Amino acid sequence: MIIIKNNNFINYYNIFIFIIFAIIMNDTRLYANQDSFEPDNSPDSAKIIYLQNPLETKKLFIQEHNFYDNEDRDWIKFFVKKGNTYTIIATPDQGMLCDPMIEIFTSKTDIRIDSKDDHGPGEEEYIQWTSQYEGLNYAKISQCDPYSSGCHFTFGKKTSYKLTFIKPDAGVAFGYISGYVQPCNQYTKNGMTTIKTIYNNVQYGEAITLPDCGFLMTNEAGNYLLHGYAQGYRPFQKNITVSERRVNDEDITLSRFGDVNANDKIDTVDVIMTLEYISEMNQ
Ligand SMILES: [Ca+2]
Ligand SMILES: [Ca+2]
Ligand SMILES: [Ca+2]
Repeated sequence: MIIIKNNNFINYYNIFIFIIFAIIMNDTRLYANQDSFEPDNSPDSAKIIYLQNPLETKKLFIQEHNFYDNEDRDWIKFFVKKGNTYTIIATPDQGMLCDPMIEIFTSKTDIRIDSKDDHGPGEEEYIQWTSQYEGLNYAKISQCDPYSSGCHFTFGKKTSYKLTFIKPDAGVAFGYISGYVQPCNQYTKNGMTTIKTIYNNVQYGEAITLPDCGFLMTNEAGNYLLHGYAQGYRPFQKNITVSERRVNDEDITLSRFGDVNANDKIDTVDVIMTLEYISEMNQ
């Protein structure tokens, strides 16, 4: 009898261990990898979202995010023109655990323009507003409003969602700026060059270089000063016109400080040219 009891104990023990293991494995599966825009839990680390043309088959600028842990908030930044209407849509992927809340902020980020959490888990959330501001604005997307009933704050798997930024009433009334930064090296590629469009001291667009030194951004139509910045190089500036519905090709050529003959080297030739220039100035 004792032997039988011990066998039963062993069986129950094995079943107990199996259940614990299954619970742990199940919990582990609830965790998800962080999305490719992380870290973005604060305005300082917000990533740019570009305008998506809803009529365009290539959905280049729709972003894929998730709420991978309970500290996860997804901040994005974008550029607006006063009087234009914009929409941000957060669309949960398959699964019922994603319940986005969208909040819109001015460039100061402590001034909230509007917020929306009208729909429940698994349902699309969108916010539409007519901008009273020019230039940079922010949005924070978080897992439902914790003060609203029905908000079951969860994280990990099945919390992924797509984020889309559009101009609903103006269709495709914006343009694209595309080009390459030269020279292409470790100091200029892969995010090391920042490209901005500015008008009347207000910034209306921004991009960074890709690994091949190319860049692509959307921008409201109009006239701008195109800037290119990379550490160790002179700031690049050029007047450009961005046309609606078109890709505006604009390459950016950077020259090093002291690189007088613009061959991306600072050598004796540059020193000689500088001395010649000074000599001419003093004649
Ligand atoms: Ca996230
Ligand atoms: Ca985040
Ligand atoms: Ca919601």
